[in-house]
Amino acid sequence: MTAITTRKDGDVLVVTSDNPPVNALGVAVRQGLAAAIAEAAADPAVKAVVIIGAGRTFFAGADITEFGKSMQGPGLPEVVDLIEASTKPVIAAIHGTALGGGLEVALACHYRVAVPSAKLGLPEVKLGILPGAGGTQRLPRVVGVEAALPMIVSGDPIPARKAEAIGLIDRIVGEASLEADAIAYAREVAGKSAHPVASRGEAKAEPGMFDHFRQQNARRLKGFEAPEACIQAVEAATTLPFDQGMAKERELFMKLVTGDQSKALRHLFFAERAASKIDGVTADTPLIPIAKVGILGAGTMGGGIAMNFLSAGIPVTLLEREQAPLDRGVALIRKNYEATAKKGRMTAEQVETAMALLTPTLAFDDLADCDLVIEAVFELMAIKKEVFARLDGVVKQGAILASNTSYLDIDEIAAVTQRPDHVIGLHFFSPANVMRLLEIVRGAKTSPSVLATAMALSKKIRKVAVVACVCHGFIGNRMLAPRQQQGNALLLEGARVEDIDQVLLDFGFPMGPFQMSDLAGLDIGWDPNNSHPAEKVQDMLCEAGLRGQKNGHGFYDYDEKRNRTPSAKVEQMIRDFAARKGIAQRRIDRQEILERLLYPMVNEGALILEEGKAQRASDIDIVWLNGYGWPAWTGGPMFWADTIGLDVVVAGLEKHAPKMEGFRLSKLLADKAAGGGKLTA
Ligand code: 3H9
Repeated sequence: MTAITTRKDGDVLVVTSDNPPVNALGVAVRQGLAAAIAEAAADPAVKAVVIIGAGRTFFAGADITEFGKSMQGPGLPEVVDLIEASTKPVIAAIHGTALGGGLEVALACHYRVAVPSAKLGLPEVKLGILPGAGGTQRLPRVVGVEAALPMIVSGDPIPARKAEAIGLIDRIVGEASLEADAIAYAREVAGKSAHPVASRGEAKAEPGMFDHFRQQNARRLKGFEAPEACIQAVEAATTLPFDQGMAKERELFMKLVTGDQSKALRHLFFAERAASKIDGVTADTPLIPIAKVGILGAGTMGGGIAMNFLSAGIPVTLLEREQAPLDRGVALIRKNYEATAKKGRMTAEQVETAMALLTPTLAFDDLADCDLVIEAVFELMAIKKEVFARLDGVVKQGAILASNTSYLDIDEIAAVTQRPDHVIGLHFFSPANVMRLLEIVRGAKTSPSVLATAMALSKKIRKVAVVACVCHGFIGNRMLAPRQQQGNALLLEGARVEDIDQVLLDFGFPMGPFQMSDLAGLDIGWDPNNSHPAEKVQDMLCEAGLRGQKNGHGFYDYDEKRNRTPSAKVEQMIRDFAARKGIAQRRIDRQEILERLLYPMVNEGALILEEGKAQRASDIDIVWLNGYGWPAWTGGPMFWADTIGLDVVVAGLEKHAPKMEGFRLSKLLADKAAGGGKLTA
């Protein structure tokens, strides 16, 4: 089948692109579009051209799978120029999404009509590149710099109505009559003596506008290369003639598209999509309808989990043991929603709609008719078992029982029920209403239907889900453990708290390991009744009354605004602690800190892979990116290791191994390094 077909509707040539699933502008589409424009030019009976997408969308952009390969002609910039140069007016008829190269095609058209549900955007920046087919030069000329700049730099699409308001869309047409309305519009404009040509417009900017924009967005854009290139390209549209602006765009595009950041971000684009594919679960696996969710535990975690479902319009029954914590939990949910409403991201009605879906209860039996019950009770195996045995007796057959455990063995929990095939781990990350990650933990007996249902549900509540198998800490926390262990070891060997944190901040994490400990609270897992001398620095700090941010003193001292300053007292305490343990202190450079914090994580990831606890290396990247703030522009721990070279990682691990207690090199990692392979290939 050819991607592009043409047909004549009277004097209008209708050019239809049919390249499922998203009408990406691959070589066949580009060739077809060029041929269609030539066909229109050659046929005197044709007075106007309509370009429209078949299936679910207009063009969703360039074909990302072609990047990094040798591109077959014609290139998109050429095709776009051909469209714009057509003497017969070309009308883009937009439904679904006009994204990236898709919007660039539309911008080259003389007119644009769209259905109300359409979305338009230039998301290239999210792939570490910039619009490379004239988007940075045409969009500011069509809608003005003020509207174009945030669209190009954020990459977020806008709805059709907004596009109409800023002049990007000429007319909103009927949701169900796009083609007919576009043809009618084409006839309306065909007789005009001149048609708008985007490249001939002018883009004007107030002095200082670009610097102001840079300053305003500095924090959000930190670490990424593409946003700055986007700004420079739009700036060029305001200072250079179109052709020179295009040359600037091309130069910036080529530099980005061949760079490491863009490779990493493209990897993540495909990684996110791959993550939803589950081994042994086919697309036709029947889903279990989830009309009502039960949640055990109305604490911060349970409440946060509940909000996901309420926001998605799914009723929640929230169970606590006593009235006071139940009331507190409900009040916290409301407070969180109201805070969101205050920021303008929710209306007062939406808050009430969500709250109306919540049924707080003290009666265990109220969970009976739930289709899915998630427990978020105390993290202790004995308690989990007791809860699951009870749930199994109360909750209707066929319903899914899920644990939010972050470490424990799902199989052991499932074994106390009569329905181990309907037991699963759903590990949310705190704050659960905000963090995008969901680890779906697959037990040995979890059924394909239950897995497929959990995955489908994760999309409904707008999470990025990754499947992990049973092991201590699953993917995320299991990899966190060696990092924390090395952080502590480095402290005792002489590295300072703030130096260790700074290395990870500079790498691109939002927070260093000790800032994270202070935020979480140093007393997590600390036993105040333990009479033995503290084994770990953190326990020693707890014994001295330091609890982290919550009491103003932890690894750092905090002021009322939670600004941290290094603590000389803690530094001395750590020195004394090391002396008591007979550990000699030395100067440790930044490179060693980086290697000892991050290489063991790569190794743990490789162990997880070789043990089959994760389905693919890219899933591990998705976990660390969405759950722990690993910087996106490096592609995640596995892709980063591939980028710097697995041989380099292994050599580093071998060098540091004598200092890393209990270290075991992954065979998979060693083999791949020796064979010149990659973890993510
Ligand atoms: C660009 O345009 C550069 C130009 O400026 C310059 C060039 C010179 N290419 O997301 P889904 C696949 S850069 C290839 O699950 P949804 C995707 O991998 C591009 N493949 O569907 C998946 O495959 P599979 C700028 C693509 O309904 C399948 O399609 N454009 C592309 O949830 C379904 O995708 C973008 O960045 C592509 N461009 O969401 C837009 N797009 O089934 C990227 C998708 O094998 N795309 N696939 O896993 C999207 O944002 C979403 O796919 C979209 C649909 C919103 C369109």
